[in-house]
Amino acid sequence: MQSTTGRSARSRLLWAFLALMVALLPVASVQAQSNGPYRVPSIRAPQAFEGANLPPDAQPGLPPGYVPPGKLIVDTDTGVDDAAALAWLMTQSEQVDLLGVVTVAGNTTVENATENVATLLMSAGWPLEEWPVVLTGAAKPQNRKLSSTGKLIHGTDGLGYMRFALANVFSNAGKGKALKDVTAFYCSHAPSGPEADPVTILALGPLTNIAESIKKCPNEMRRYQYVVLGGNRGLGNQTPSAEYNFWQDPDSAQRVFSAGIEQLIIVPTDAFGQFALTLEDAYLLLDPTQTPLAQVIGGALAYYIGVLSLGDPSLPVSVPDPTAAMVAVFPQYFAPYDPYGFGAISEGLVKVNKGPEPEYLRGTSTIGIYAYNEPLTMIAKDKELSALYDRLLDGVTTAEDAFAKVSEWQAAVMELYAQEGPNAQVVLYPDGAAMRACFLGAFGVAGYESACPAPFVAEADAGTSTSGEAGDPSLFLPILTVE
Ligand SMILES: [Ca+2]
Repeated sequence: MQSTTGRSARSRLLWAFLALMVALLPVASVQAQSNGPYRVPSIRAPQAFEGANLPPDAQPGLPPGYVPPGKLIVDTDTGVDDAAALAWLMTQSEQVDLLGVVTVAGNTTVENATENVATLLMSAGWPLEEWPVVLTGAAKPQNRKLSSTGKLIHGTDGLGYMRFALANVFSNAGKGKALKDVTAFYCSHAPSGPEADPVTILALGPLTNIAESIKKCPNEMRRYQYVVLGGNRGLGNQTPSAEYNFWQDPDSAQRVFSAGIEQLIIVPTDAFGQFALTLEDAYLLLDPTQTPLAQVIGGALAYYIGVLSLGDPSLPVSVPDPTAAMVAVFPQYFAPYDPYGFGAISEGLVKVNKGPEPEYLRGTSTIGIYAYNEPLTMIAKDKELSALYDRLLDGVTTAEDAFAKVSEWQAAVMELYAQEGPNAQVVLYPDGAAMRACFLGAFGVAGYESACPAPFVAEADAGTSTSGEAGDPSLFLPILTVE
């Protein structure tokens, strides 16, 4: 296993880096105030979901038709929270078969995003022959320049300065391995038909690559199941009314939601705001006894959380991307589906405002929940709705007569819903506390070891392997031998 000198050298390196980072915090904090720390909203526990009236193909707790991965492709603008999501997924190898990691510009440049993926795979000690396919995708959003506003919270390397700090630590084994033809990759990896194993695309960044591929092979792209991090019902996190991924490339987001995809789960700000970590949590991952992968993630998170919490060690800060990863793999555990629409996942209609003007409304999304009758005004114009209400209610003078019209109104609403049905299953209230425990537990933090659910696929191997803890020291990279 790990050598003592290697471990202490590594730990010195990481702690030196952390000290440097903390020293820089006051400067960063002042700049961070323009965005402000993203505070965690109050957490609503999921309602009980066991009950009758489940759609025929739904298993209790699972969104109808969704099969947890299995085969997974991650599309990522690998910033700090993307890296945390990827690293968590790498610890779930019993459950997840990582087919590919496709990068996209967003939190950082696409070149940084790809190098950050390689850094994670190397720090986990995955030998090259076991790497998923890594592809470098779109360098900028459709129709817009890449915004630089991710630099402060993700660092100029996109990894909270961890990749820069470790530049001379990792070998260059993974350099230059990334492929380029993202569209061909997506078009050729879709399940061949309903009988084939499902393949899930977990989209953690702007939807540029996916929208481009939909243009090229719409039928194939409709055969994937998707979990998309983006959008907002409540507050945005880039502007008061827009979430970052949709804001960065609203044209691509709107294309994806109007592509006729049947199986699409969306994890908006309202949901990912429930999963939060503190600077103290990041320090637990940075502990010298943790794996190299955990320490890289801990260092990156310490920077990210440090900036957003203004250095407050116990202030919880929302870390978006792992929420989508954990919902994708264990929705029945973290975000159980409720057929009555009051649970953690509900049928919804998602529309994205492409703009371009006014710029402050760029990328705003409207997410209507069918169980709450919200899509009604998203589907029908006021002219049509006013005519309906006039027809039903003109001449009515008593509450009793008006009440008698409600079923007629409901029938009219159902006709409108037949014109435009759900295009997403919306995660509303995931269990943030359970996700935090599973996140820390996946990296072996003491006290949380058993906090992740058992794999959904029952026939998985009984062995419990956590990335970076494999027994063969030859799999480890030079991080362990630096002096
Ligand atoms: Ca992301």
